[in-house]
Amino acid sequence: MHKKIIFGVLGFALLTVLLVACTVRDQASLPTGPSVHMSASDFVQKTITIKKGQTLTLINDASAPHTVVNGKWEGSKQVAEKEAGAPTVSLNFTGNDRKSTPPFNTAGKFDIYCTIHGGMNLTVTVE
Ligand SMILES: [Cu+2]
Repeated sequence: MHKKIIFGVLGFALLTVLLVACTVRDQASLPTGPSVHMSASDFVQKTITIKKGQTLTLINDASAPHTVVNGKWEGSKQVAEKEAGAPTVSLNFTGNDRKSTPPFNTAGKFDIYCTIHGGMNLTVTVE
């Protein structure tokens, strides 16, 4: 009789641990910070303001690839510059995927762009 109760308690404890583990994993897979969506050839918005220390998640809603790095398009010319205090951004998207930049730890304006699509610029303002 007592054994049954002990097994019951142990089983309940095990279930609780499994449930908690699953919950933690679900939370980790959700983007918690700011994000910007990308279409087949552009960012859906050209600017975003985030807080110091935050990362930026880029969400590729298209099947198209994107290569996002520091810098910007100036007309038809790529200017691969990294501002002082900018995190190094180098993200390759293959289609319908999402990736996050390293944290932006310095206040200011930072440009990132896609090397594949002309004019695909995003300005990140960190405050
Ligand atoms: Cu692109």
